[in-house]
Amino acid sequence: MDSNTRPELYDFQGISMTHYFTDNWENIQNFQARSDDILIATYPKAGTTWISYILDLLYFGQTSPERQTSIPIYDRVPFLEMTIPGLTSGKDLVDQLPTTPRLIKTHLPVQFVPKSFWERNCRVVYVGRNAKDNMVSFFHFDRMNGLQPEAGDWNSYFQRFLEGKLVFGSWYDHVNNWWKKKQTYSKLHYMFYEDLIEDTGQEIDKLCSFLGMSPSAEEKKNITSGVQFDNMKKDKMANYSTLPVFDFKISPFMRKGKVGDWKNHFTVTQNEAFDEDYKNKMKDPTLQFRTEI
Ligand code: PPS
Repeated sequence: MDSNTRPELYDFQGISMTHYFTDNWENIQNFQARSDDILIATYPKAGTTWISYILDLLYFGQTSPERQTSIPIYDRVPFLEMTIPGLTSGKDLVDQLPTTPRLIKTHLPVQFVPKSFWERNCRVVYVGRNAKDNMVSFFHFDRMNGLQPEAGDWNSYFQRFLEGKLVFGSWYDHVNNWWKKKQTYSKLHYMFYEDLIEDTGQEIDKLCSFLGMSPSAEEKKNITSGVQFDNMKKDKMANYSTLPVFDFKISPFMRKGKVGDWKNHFTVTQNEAFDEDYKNKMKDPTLQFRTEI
């Protein structure tokens, strides 16, 4: 996509956003959740697609296996706030979903989530990923995604991440505010990308107990192996290769799927500056991320 068409980042109620996520604001805020909806919430690039795929398999893998081979993940699990001219909005896609439950993706900071999700006491699955890898993944995504502001060079990206000047705002505020929400809202399951990498099966077990599901051992085994990175990377319905705004020649959507790739990007000086800044921003000792496993 021509770089001239890239959207500008702007301040929206204190959060950096682009118009693609705020154009339909009133409709999004008035979105009517159903009590059995499941909201998948993440800061961008924290493992949204992975957990979406897991949830889709858990709910529909047995009853409608054809979904997996015929409907791209972004249609099975619509992105609520996405509003691209000429395309059905995420909100309308959700409204048209024929499934029960409806699986709904959002990157919104917790304070922007439509209030009906809380009023109906919906289940929410949040996935957090350590800031260093999250930053690297977001950088490569912004390089290849024509719907995002220009990534610029790595040094300036690094700086903007620390300042929260990326779409959906500050990673630090996002993970912290969602973590705080968990203290008062019991139907929020907070997961970590690193745990999913380390032991996918165990994380699926915990997820199932949160959802009140008890799949057979065989089903769980199939899901666990089906959602491994190499399988999802080659699966056209999961790897976003069907979306023309992504330029896979620059970087694929399923890029590396690892913990610790930040070591290939951060300079020693950047790492020191990052760690110092991190200590000041991440004061809650109960919220711990792992940058290596
Ligand atoms: S988005 O655009 O916000 O919805 O992106 P999101 O899906 O949250 O994040 C994409 C990163 O998740 C990695 N990914 C996985 N890692 C391990 N295993 C599996 N199955 C998997 N599926 C997606 C994907 O590769 C992106 O991370 P990076 O580090 O860029 O590879």
